[in-house]
Formats: sequence, C-alpha cells, structure tokens
Amino acid sequence: MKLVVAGPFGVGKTTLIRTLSEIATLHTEEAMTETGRPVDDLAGLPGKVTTTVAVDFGRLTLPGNVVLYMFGTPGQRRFFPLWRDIARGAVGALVLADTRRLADSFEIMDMVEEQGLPYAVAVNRFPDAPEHPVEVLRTHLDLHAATPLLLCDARERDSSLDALIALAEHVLDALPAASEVPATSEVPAAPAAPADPVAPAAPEQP
Ligand SMILES: Nc1nc2c(ncn2[C@@H]2O[C@H](COP(=O)(O)OP(=O)(O)OP(=O)(O)O)[C@@H](O)[C@H]2O)c(=O)[nH]1
Ligand SMILES: [Mg+2]
Repeated sequence: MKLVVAGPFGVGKTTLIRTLSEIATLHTEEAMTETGRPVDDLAGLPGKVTTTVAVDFGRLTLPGNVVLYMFGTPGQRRFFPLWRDIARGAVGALVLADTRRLADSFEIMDMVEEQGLPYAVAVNRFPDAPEHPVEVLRTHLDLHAATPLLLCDARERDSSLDALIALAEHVLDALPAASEVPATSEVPAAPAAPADPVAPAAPEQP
C-alpha cells in the first residue's frame, strides 16, 4: 500500500516516518533560515531547525506481508504544488493534527478528500498542547463516523504504529467487497490486438 503522511507545517510528519520505517528513510530536509522567518511560524516548535522541501519516504512491513510505503508531504503552503504528484497512486492518507492549531489541518483534509483518498487523523501530542476528549476532537474536525481518530506521539513507535494500522484497516474496509467485483468470466474480453504495422511482411507465395 502506498500511503501519504500529510499535515500542516511542523506537525511531526517526518518524525513519524523516521520512527516507523524499517529502512533508512529518504528525506529532503533543509535548514530553516532567517529569510523564512516571516512565513515559517515556529511557535511551539523550539527544537525544529529543518523543514521538508519535497518528500519523505519510508517502508514498514506488517504481519501478513502487508508492506506500507509511507510518503511524507511538505507542510508548507509554498510546497503544496508537489502534493498531487506525491499522492498519485496512494490508497490512503494519515493526516496529522496538533491541538494548538487544529484548524491548520482543515485544508490538508480538504486536499486529501479532493484526491478521493480514505484517511485517518492522528493527533500528535506536544507537551504544551491542550488535551481534549476524542469526541470533542471529532466534532471540531467534523469527521465522518467511519474516519479513525487516534492520539499519538510521533517520536514513539507504539502509538504511531497504532495510527498507521488504523489507517491501513480503514483503507481495506473502503475497498469494494469481493461480491462487488465482477467475476473473471464477466469481464469483457480484451479486443484483438491490431496488426503490427512494423512487423515484417509475410513472404510472398510463389
Ligand atoms: N514533543 C513532541 N515533539 C515532537 C513530536 N513530533 C515531532 N516533534 C518535534 O517537532 C518538530 C517538528 O517535527 P517534524 O517531524 O520535522 O515535522 P514535519 O511535520 O515533518 O515538518 P515540515 O516537514 O517542516 O512540515 C521537530 O523538532 C520534532 O522533534 C511529538 O510527538 N512530541
Ligand atoms: Mg517534514
């Protein structure tokens, strides 16, 4: 499964993929600079010194040989044009949220919905972030009843894994049931291949 890990700036996408990946992650981190200070809001992120400028990539194999390919998106609006390319071929998205700025995840959820991807939301808990009951968070995020919502710490494996497994299960639930997929015999036969115009001509009959 190709899965997208999405969310606003500094919400912990790169951290979560690093925490879960069983291979050395590919990442495209660049240093945060003075030039970016007016637009890159580091409030509440004292340890953050780099930002993703293209994509993160990691892999995780679940029991049963289900292989999850995790693609992390950049969180900054100026890199959003990359989003569609990163999401191409994905079957689901994990949207990260931070309760100090929950509304920042709204436009990410909109983009995921525009792509038609099933998604789960993981609230990444920062120490000074307000805590709310899950039902209150669901209401604020206006989540569909079937959309999983989990709390996690992106630096810690167990809760991050729970969030990704909840997404994988949700993706599998969203697949059409076997009874809805046409049986092989009902699939129309492929049309006969057209004659190959560059094939060598048959030898002339004497
Ligand atoms: N306390 C706490 N800090 C975290 C957690 N997850 C990430 N951090 C820190 O928060 C900062 C942001 O993490 P990143 O993983 O770079 O966030 P990102 O979403 O990939 O950021 P961009 O790619 O720049 O949008 C880093 O300094 C992390 O060490 C968490 O669960 N708890
Ligand atoms: Mg990142």
